[in-house]
Amino acid sequence: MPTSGSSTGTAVTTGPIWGSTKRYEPVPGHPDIRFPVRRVNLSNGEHFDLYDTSGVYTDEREAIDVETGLAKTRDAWARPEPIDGAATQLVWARAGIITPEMAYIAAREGLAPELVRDEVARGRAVIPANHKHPESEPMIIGRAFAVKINANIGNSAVTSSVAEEVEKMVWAARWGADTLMDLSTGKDIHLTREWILRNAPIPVGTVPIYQALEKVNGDPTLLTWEIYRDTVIEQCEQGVDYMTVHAGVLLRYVPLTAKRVTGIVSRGGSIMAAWCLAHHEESFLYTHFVELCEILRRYDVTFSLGDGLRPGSIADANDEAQFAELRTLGELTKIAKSYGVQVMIEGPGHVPMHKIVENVRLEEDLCEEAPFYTLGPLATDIAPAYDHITSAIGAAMIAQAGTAMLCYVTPKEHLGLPNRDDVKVGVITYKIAAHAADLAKAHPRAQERDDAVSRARFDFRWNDQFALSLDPDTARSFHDETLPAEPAKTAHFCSMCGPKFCSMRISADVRTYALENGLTTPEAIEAGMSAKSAQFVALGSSVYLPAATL
Ligand code: IRN
Ligand code: FE2
Repeated sequence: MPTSGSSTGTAVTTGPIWGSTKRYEPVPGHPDIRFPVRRVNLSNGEHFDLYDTSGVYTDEREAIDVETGLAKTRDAWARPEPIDGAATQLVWARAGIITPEMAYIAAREGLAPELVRDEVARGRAVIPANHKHPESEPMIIGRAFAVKINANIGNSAVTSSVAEEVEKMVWAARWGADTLMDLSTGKDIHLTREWILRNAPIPVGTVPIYQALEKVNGDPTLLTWEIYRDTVIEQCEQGVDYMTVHAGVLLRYVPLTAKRVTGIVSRGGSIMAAWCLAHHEESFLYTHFVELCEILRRYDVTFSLGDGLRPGSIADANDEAQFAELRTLGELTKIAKSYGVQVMIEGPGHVPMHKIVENVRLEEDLCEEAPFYTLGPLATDIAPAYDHITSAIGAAMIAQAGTAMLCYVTPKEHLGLPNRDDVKVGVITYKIAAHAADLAKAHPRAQERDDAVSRARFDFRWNDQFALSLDPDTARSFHDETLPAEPAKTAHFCSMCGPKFCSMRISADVRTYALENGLTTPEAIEAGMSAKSAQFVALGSSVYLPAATL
């Protein structure tokens, strides 16, 4: 229920997610630190705790004043001293220190703090947590952990207001976005980002070259290292947790895209390619990379090394332009890590299924297993308006192969700016892809949730099934479309098969029959099945019966 959150009437969505209550559990070894979970209290007396990204917005409270911002919780946490000029989770992990952020993440993921520290120390995981974003609830991106999803929002010159962007952030986090990227390009970029950051319980990423381009009125040839650097510092100071830097788009790679079907589709990539060609000089992002490292490590801002030459079509997948850039990203990864800066690597784009795994293997080899963060990829180009689905197919596959974070794609991809509903559909779709990969990778906690949903389904505990699901509101409303009455919430059937042909009910009957008749289950199934068969034939062997007979 949207509520008015401030005197200016800024509305953000608040209130619990249907069927669950928010709790804050203690982090072992840190009596003053608590991490969030959403508890589903089941009708059979059990409960199930879900990983939660939604922030205080899903607490039991009326309204949140977005002008005040969230509590600056992490400011009170002990922060180790910098090491050789770097104040990052990476250098602390290497020094054997388990920071409060690492302990928090371990509790949140149900894993050992030492595993968190070790994966960060090896550069196989990153914790995007700028010191200047103390409102964020720490999370980790890495192949040993649950697969994460990122939601992109951002106004463009033509649409959206600041308040709408804050609402989209809250909304994306509510449905499970682990991180958010603010890709605003219109006016009020600084202000929009300030509002988002001060209210964001999740890490926030940006692409600083977009704002730098605004500062030169949209003419990429007028960009300079100094303008870019000052933009990066401005954003570090505001609290941005990770930044996309397209430093792998080198001058000599640009001609490699000439024969492509879709050329350069990355916004940042095309800006840098235009600059390189106009000046006939190497990219300033590449030539000043060390200076960037020296800035980012003071704040603990994580690099997200951009894929400016990612394929934008099935035809261009895995081509030389793409992989040449990836090799350069590998070189930059080593430099960043030597300065103590955390790094992840952005990946494609559009890739057919049989070419997906190669992307992950190459990234691992070239980039020392730095977390891979991919945009889908779309497994086919033929379905505009359904690209959340075309891309979720690729996303599930690439995540199973080891990708650590998936950048969502909404139904509006290639067509327009996503609205609130598109954001939700994108987030839920990507939660499905990420969770399917967690199951395939045997993440310790993943299957517990499936089992809980399946048991609720088999027991006809409808409300439990809704509450445990990714989108209780939609599941419930679909069910209620045909069976809205309250007794239907415990009924042993739904309107899909009707009471007589519900397979779940028949199976349950078979079990009861076996128990009552002292039969083992296979015998009971046979006996039960022949009884059903007789009943089926007696009803005229018709699966679809008139309502009166049900
Ligand atoms: C993720 C992986 N590859 C690209 N992305 C996201 O795309 C990136 O994190 C950012 O949100 C957006 C950047 O787009 P351009 O500037 O590369 O088009
Ligand atoms: Fe695309």
